[in-house]
Parts: sequence; C-alpha cells; structure tokens
Amino acid sequence: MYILYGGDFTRAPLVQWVLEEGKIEYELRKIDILNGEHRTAEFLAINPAGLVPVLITPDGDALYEVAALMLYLADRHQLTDLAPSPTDPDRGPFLSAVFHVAGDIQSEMKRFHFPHRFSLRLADSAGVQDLAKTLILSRLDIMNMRLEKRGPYVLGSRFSLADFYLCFWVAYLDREGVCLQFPSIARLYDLVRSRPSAIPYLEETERMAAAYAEMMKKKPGGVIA
Ligand SMILES: N[C@@H](CCC(=O)N[C@@H](CS)C(=O)NCC(=O)O)C(=O)O
Repeated sequence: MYILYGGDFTRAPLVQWVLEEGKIEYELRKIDILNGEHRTAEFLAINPAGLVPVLITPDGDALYEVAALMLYLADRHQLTDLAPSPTDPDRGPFLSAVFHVAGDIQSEMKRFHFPHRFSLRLADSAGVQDLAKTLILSRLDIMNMRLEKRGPYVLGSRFSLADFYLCFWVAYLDREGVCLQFPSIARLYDLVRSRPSAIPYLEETERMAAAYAEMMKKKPGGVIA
C-alpha cells in the first residue's frame, strides 16, 4: 500500500486526488507544517529537504516533487484518462503543460506564499509577493490565450491531470480576480470544479487559500519561518 505524507496548507491534495481517481489504496499521514512537523528529525529522515508531499511506494521508495508523484501514479497505474500514455500524440503537449505549471507557476506560488524568504528586509516582503503575483498572472495570460485557441481543456477537448494541477494553483491564488481577468481559465475552472472527484479538493483548497491569506495578514513576517 502507498503512504502519503501530506496535510493542510500543502499541495498533497493533488496526489490524493490522483490516488482516489485511480481507486488506489493509500494511507494519509498528516504533517502539520504550520507547527514545523516537516522539520522534525523523523520527517527529515523521510525527506531531507523537509518538504511535503512525500509518497512511499509499495516498494518502499520515498518519492517527492508533486508533479513527479502525479505522473508516476498515472503511469504506474495506467490512468490514461488522466495522463496520455508515452506513445499517445497528446503526451508531448501534456508534459509541456505539466512542467510549465510545475516550473513557472508553482515555483512563483512559493514566492507568493513565502515572500519573507526572498526578502532581505521585512519591508520588501509585500513587493516580492506582488512581483510573484504579476509573474504568475503573465503566465496565466499565456495559458488563457492557449485555452482560448484550443480549449476548453489544456489538451483541447480532452481532460487530463494538467487541468486539475493548473486549477489547484488558481484556487490558491486570487481565484475570483483570475477568473474575471481570464475567461478561458474561468471556464476551465468551472469545468474542473464540476467533476465530482475534484469538487471536495478544490473547495477545500479555496478554504485553505482564504485561511492562509488571513494568516499572512496577521503575520507579515512569515506564516512559516
Ligand atoms: N517542489 C516541491 C515543493 C514542495 C513544497 O514546497 N511543499 C510545501 C507545502 S505545499 C512545504 O513543504 N512547505 C514547507 C516549507 O517550505 O517550509 C514540490 O512541488 O513537491
């Protein structure tokens, strides 16, 4: 059986959603990152980087990097409705979208949520957060143009985990603002959010995003050091 280390205010729900879509058995072990559980000796022995999520496979490997976990599970369990197989012509555009979200959107979300780590002075934090948001919006603008030309999903008429991945980060951002500004992303968000398996995850993510934004207001010096 798989073991997933995840928890609130993490991106682990992305992996949980794939596990549940694939009806794959797993045990969830919650790590409370607000209370620093990701930095305990016990967790660092599992992932020395001190980052969540981590997936322990039935073979005993400890895998990390959320995009890798989603792709690994989809490939390993042949969930071709979530990830086109390596010989499918859609595989290239699919990988391209997944890596774009991982490398260019998700990484800026880290700066958006942890601006204090990228600021030499506390006073610079708000500017770092604004800059991260501006960069994310410029990338969503391009995504929006692509969806406008060839939507409604990232792969045209075919849903894939790339859509859920993108929507997860939209849910963690200023969702309403993004949807107003980018109609094709709004349409995608509505479509993904209407999928029964996605509803609880996106709703929960919307709640987490609102709660995290409140915490950031109260602790401008950083919710997590
Ligand atoms: N590149 C990694 C980043 C993982 C990551 O940053 N996880 C966050 C939770 S979503 C975390 O563990 N944060 C704790 C921290 O940064 O101290 C991935 O995509 O899986």
